[in-house]
Amino acid sequence: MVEGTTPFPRLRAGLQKTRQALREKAAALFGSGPLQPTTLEELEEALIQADTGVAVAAAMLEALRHRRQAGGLPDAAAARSTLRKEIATRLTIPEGVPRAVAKPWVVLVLGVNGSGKTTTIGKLAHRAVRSGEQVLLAAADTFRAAAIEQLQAWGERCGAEVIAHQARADPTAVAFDALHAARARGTDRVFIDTAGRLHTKRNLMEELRKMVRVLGKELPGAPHEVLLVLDATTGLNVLTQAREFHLVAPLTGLILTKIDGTAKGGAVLGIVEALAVPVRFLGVGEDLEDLAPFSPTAFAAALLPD
Ligand SMILES: Nc1nc2c(ncn2[C@@H]2O[C@H](COP(=O)(O)OP(=O)(O)OP(=O)(O)O)[C@@H](O)[C@H]2O)c(=O)[nH]1
Ligand SMILES: [Mg+2]
Repeated sequence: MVEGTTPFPRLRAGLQKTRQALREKAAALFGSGPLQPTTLEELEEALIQADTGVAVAAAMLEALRHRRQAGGLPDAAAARSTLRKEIATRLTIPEGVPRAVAKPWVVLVLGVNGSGKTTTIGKLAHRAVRSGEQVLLAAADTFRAAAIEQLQAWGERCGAEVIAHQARADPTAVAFDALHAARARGTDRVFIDTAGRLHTKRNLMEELRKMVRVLGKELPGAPHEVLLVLDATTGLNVLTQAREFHLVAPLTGLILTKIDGTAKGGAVLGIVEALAVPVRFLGVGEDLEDLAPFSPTAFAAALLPD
């Protein structure tokens, strides 16, 4: 890949608002002239407004100033290139020992109300089906009216079967049944949709803890992934909820949705810094295809193209 370009048009389109805001606030950074000291000051402010968090913005700027003092930042293009590397490094979380492949592979999807869980499951299921996997969706949001029908509609759109009980049924029982069905049918992947819950609701958080425990007893290693879906338009305010979810169900990955609707895309940096959990995907729209796999270098290139 040529540095500074991105082969991911969807990611690039999704980050349009954030990129635009950076361009407006730190215009000189996007030019081609020699670097002025004021350019870096503008940049620091622009990063803070993009919701990276003050500490992350300051740390990145320190790296740039260091480089400038060493004569390594002659012009704006060099500053962009250095910043891209800085961003990509900060977003790269070392992966632990990879988990053994399991069948079914169970993915639990969590988040507060309306963050985009069900839509994201539709998109993830679509990707999995398209790559030839057999997929089952578990309608474990038995709480919100019409949540089951919403998941069933996504199942139909992407060609995945849905295991559902009645409204108000025990969510853990639904997840448990889905696991059984998946094992009986040789299903590759199970996505469990859960009800939106505020991290402050103790009983609902306990319900999650129970679900994780029961899944692990039934199929050692399950859930193989616990994905937290965060609404990017909330910016860094999602940190408190993310930490609480992480305590109850240790997260393996993050998905930031609605990145297309916000200029606060810089929050990705602050969130990864605070949680040390990798971002797996970005939601960049409401359609089946509007999910961009996350790559630190592609993200940096989409934010700061040449
Ligand atoms: N623009 C945009 N909208 C999104 C994205 N992801 C989800 N949405 C919209 O956000 C709204 C809520 O999505 P849902 O998938 O129902 O959210 P949820 O977390 O399942 O909601 P609850 O189950 O009620 O907690 C819907 O209108 C989606 O179309 C995204 O990446 N971009
Ligand atoms: Mg939902």
